[in-house]
Amino acid sequence: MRARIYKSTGSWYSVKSEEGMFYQARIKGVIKLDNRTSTNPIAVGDWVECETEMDQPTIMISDILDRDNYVARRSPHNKRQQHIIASNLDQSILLATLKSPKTSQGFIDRFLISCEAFHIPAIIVFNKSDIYGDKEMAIYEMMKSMYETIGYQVFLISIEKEKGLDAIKNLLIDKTTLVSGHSGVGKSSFINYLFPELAIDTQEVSEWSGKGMHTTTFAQMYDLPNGGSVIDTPGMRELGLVNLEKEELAQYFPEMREKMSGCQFNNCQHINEPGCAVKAAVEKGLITEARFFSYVDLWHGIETYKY
Ligand SMILES: Nc1nc2c(ncn2[C@@H]2O[C@H](COP(=O)(O)OP(=O)(O)O)[C@@H](O)[C@H]2O)c(=O)[nH]1
Ligand SMILES: [Mg+2]
Ligand SMILES: [Zn+2]
Repeated sequence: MRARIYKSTGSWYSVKSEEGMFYQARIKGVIKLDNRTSTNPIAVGDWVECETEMDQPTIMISDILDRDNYVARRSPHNKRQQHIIASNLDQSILLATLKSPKTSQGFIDRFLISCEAFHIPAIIVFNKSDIYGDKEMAIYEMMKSMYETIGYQVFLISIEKEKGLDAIKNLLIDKTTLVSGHSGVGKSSFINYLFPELAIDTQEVSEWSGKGMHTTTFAQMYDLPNGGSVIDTPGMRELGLVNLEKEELAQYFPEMREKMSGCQFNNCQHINEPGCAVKAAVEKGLITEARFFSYVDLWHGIETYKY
């Protein structure tokens, strides 16, 4: 029987069969784990093959189907291993805010680059429009134009005032969507809006700034009433730039990717090299300076050891 993983707590998995039935499942014996560099063999979103056991209410996972894609972060326990957060995604929504709290452009760019590296289309959704003044609206318009020019969809919503949400609901139909964003942007509020019966706790902005919020929570997938599903990742701040090499970073900036074939050196890193087509495009205003600065920051931050 083929089924999809909806929740994983480490040893138990909540799976949904193709017929739409939910089961509690365990991994059967030792599934081939060779060549695995991840701390978890199975993640939310995985498709698996299951066997029922005679007279048992639970079922056994006997095989994992190949993943179309996945998102991972570096394992906190072992830097050479990754923890797979979710798989088989059609798209990923970044919830961001321009006030209370403010999402930095660096954070947004890291998210976009992770999505590019994991081959997942990214959508940026700015929440809390109800508290934006002229200043925030000007920043929003600037960000919208900057990101739309390089191919990302950008939306403005207020979950509290239920503004702009129909467009987001339409994006979700028949897709598997990962929802992420740092604390306080309204992830829980968004999940509650989509699935009011879950009644997930939302937190006052003043509460989450404190320490002690690092509790491990598990990703979970929920089905939408009109088709499609949403994966919530409570406790996850950002996607990781796992196994990323300095040399490949520019590929994950769509606007740089487009220009870099014009660089004089084919191994150009677009930092100090002569004849760099990327830097020329920045000078001509064809690539936004702010995005180029994000690139330079990230490039310097990538550790060079190999896995
Ligand atoms: N003004 C305003 N506040 C919101 C909006 N959406 C969520 N919030 C508030 O922002 C705070 C953090 O929301 P929460 O959903 O817990 O964020 P999370 O940390 O991303 O899960 C809560 O106090 C919410 O009530 C919105 O659209 N407008
Ligand atoms: Mg929350
Ligand atoms: Zn270059």
